[in-house]
Amino acid sequence: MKRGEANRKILLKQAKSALNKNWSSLGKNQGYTIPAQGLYPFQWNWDSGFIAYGYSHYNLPRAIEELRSLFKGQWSNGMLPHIIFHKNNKIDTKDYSLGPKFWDTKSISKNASKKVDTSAITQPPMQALAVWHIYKALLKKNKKSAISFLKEFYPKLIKLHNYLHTQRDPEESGLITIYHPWESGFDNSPRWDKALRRIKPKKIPEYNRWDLQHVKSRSRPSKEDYDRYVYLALELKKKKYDDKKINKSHPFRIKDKVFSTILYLADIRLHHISSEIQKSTIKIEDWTRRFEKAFYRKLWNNEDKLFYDFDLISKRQIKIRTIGALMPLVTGLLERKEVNKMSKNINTANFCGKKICKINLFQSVESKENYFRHENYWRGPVWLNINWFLWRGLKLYGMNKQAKHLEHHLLDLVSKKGFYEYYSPITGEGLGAKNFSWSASLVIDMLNDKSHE
Ligand code: 2M8
Repeated sequence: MKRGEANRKILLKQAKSALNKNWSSLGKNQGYTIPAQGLYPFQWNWDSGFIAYGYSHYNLPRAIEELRSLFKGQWSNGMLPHIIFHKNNKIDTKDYSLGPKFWDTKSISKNASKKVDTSAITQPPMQALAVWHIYKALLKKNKKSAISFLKEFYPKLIKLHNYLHTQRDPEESGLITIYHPWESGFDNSPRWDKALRRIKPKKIPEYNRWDLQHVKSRSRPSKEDYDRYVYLALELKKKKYDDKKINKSHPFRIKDKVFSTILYLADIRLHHISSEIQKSTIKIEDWTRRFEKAFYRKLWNNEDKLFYDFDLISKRQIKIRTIGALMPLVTGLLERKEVNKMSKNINTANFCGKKICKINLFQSVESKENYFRHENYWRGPVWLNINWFLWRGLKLYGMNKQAKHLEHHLLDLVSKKGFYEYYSPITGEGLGAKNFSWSASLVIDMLNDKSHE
């Protein structure tokens, strides 16, 4: 066996063991995967989509169970919450902030899940991608059970996508509105700074910074940001989590390019799923057409050759240079000549600028920006889920050399440092939570990619 191959085998074993450690059993083969011990003790929405990708390569029943557990939290209007507070004896929900008591969903909204406590906001919809990925793996084993798996998840997915395309896009623009930075998954990204600074929070009840018991404050959102997170959650609660009211007057409403891009990718998978089980695809075609028309017109910035979010309140693009600005690349909708225009930006060294970066991966924010902080969460560090997406995007455009480069550096980083939540691009140090599920899971997916040779 060649040395490279042996190293890949060792890494695969380590990644599986890291992921398995985060399994949280609910008995009788039921359970879910926490993002990490301590800091994130429940089930998170988009994390579980990434996590299901990893399991699908070695434990299909668990990949399916991960999604089943997540959908237990789905609301009757289709909304899939960003956190599912499963009842697990080992964790005391009253310690976590903002926990189930704060959201109080069952008494506030008739739509809330009756089965389990949840938050009242959502996250980027990775589920149809995961379902389609699992289906392809099941198909290699048994066509009948693969189809019945699709039939089980189709109604849940269609309900979720329908919610997003109606309640989160009442204008039928093809782009999705988020109500809270937590919905983006890029929590304290500078993408949200301007919109957040507009908000002057009044009367916030005392809340506990649970996160600071686990991670150094310089790697987490500031108090200024957190006050606004709590304030925005309270505003949503005041409106009884009612989308109609929220869409009229909530102080944070942004068309999120990453969320919308992921929904587009998910719609494409939902279209495949529907065709496979002979369901109508008309509505889905309408949804994908809307995005195809809108994303370039509304989000592309020709001067900077990047995609930006759109603030519905200031009615302006949010011109902030982050990794999210490259995300629409993964749709494959851009023509080659447009990708060429972006090529200066699709370059890890360019993102790093003059600073000497230890790692050659896409960092969340360009170093030259004054809002760049190399150790602070979504304000500079390298995140593996976004690099995984861009790795797929590069391959889609036949940019194999760049994709290989990215893969090589990503695998090298985790071999040396382990599966951290994020990494400083300057020092290479692993930061945030240790043994982080989606980092392990997406490495498993990368290592199983047949095109690596
Ligand atoms: C982070 O977000 C949570 C709140 O949802 C937090 O900071 O407490 C984000 O990185 C988010 O994208 C992720 O889903 C979550 C769990 O890994 O952690």
